[in-house]
Amino acid sequence: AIIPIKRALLSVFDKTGMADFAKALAGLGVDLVSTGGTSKLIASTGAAVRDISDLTGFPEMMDGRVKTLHPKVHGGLLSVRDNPIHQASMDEHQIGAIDLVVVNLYPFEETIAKGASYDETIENIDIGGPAMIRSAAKNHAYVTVIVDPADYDAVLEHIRASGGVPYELRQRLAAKAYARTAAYDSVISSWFARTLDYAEMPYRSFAGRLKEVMRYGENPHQWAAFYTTGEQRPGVATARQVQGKALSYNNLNDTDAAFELVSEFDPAVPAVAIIKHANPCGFAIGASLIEAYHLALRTDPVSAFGGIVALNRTIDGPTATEIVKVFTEVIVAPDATEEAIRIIAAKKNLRLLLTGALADPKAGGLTVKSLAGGLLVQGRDDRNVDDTEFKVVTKKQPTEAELRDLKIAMKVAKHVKSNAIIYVRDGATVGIGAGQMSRLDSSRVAHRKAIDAAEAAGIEGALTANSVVASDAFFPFPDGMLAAVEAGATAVIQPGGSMNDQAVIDAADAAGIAMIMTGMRHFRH
Ligand code: 93A
Repeated sequence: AIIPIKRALLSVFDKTGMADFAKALAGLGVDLVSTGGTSKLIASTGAAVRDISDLTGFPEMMDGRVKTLHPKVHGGLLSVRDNPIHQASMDEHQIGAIDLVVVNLYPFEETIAKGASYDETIENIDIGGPAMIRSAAKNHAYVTVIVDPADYDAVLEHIRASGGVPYELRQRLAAKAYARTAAYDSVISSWFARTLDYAEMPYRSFAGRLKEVMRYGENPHQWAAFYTTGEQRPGVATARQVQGKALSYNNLNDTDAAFELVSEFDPAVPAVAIIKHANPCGFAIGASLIEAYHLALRTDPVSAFGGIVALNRTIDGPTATEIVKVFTEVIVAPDATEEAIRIIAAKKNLRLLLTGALADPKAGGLTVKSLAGGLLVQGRDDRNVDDTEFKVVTKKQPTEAELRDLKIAMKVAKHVKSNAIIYVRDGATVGIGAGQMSRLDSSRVAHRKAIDAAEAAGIEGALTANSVVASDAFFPFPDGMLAAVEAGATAVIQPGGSMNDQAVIDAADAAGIAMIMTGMRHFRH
């Protein structure tokens, strides 16, 4: 049934669209009641509005902490209209029904984003607003609740047409209202957990805020949505999309993988990663971005088709010109020059995401994975082994050049699905073996691809000749390591820790190569 909207309570922090909306309501004969700032704005439009203190008989007090927390508000929101006992209470205490509540909350998310002090953050926890939203939403059988200015027009149209809002819309708005208060509280609890560094608390409060419902998930028959955690860290969730189609579930997943990888590398040295199916199919540092891009592309030009390109510094025009020559789904970088933006604009569907800065590879946080009936939550892989912890276990020491490449290879391995085997030469990947069930296969897959890539680049043999190799986890047997030697690796980096370490070391010595053990595994599944 349509409940005629006679009285509305308006209390919004974000005043977008409020002046027009309130004026239209007043024009439709709705009695408007409002809090301090909102009421002033409405009055300035010439619409008739009453202050909340008029209704409650109490002034707004304690710096606004107590404005709407009153039985005349909550009784008016919660009463069951056709319940005679509720009606009697309303008569006895002179409580008038409120039919429409329009509230949006103190900007807690924005307050933490700007790095406000503890006290200011606490002051921005809205209490009265969520209370009204929850009261109104519970009583959606009678009351309409709006938490998003985007819903003003639809509600107005209904009131214009019929004097009220249909039940189905009231119900949907109630669901949206609880989604908002739930997300709001979860951001508050995550902030507390982070601020107080309660190690056991983040996983109690990782629920996010709905950012976007996507057209579909990993496959077209799966629904999908994108949530933000409220953490203000540079990356895909907070990036600005300059152009291109909407990002799909897979795009977002791949773009995140790409950007997290390049963020491992100091922007003093240009670095570029190309990602396909969440795995790098090429990575390189270079004297310039354009050089890094060409080297990254050389690793596996076939797989790069339809890939995601991430850069660790402002993308420039010449680099953009090269990237758009290859069919690319997404480009992500901290920033872009005007020229690069212009060049990319010629490819209408290509998405350009600008993050403002690199991600912090040391930032903690959570990774979440689902399994049937549960969730697996863990801390991010936020560490890299310090060079001082490197142990050279072979007779042969790595050269300076090998050492530099070994470090790069291990950082890339950290971002490749296990089993990961990464060959690097002169700052560029020359072979990537990802996601194989056996480490030996990863060594071989990378080698075989390096032969194809060499052929495509017009080079004799395999790209992996005279390379170094990283393994994300220990070699359980010498075979995987020896396959890398056969591919052309002259130095190896791996965590070690296998029962067979000694056999692997002996085999390395026999092959005359250098090997480093780090003691730190980087599984990624
Ligand atoms: O400090 S509060 O938690 N106490 C309240 O009683 C209360 N009532 C509404 N904050 C309260 N509000 C919030 O005030 C609303 O959620 C809204 O965000 C804001 C609107 O204030 P104004 O109309 O003065 O701009």
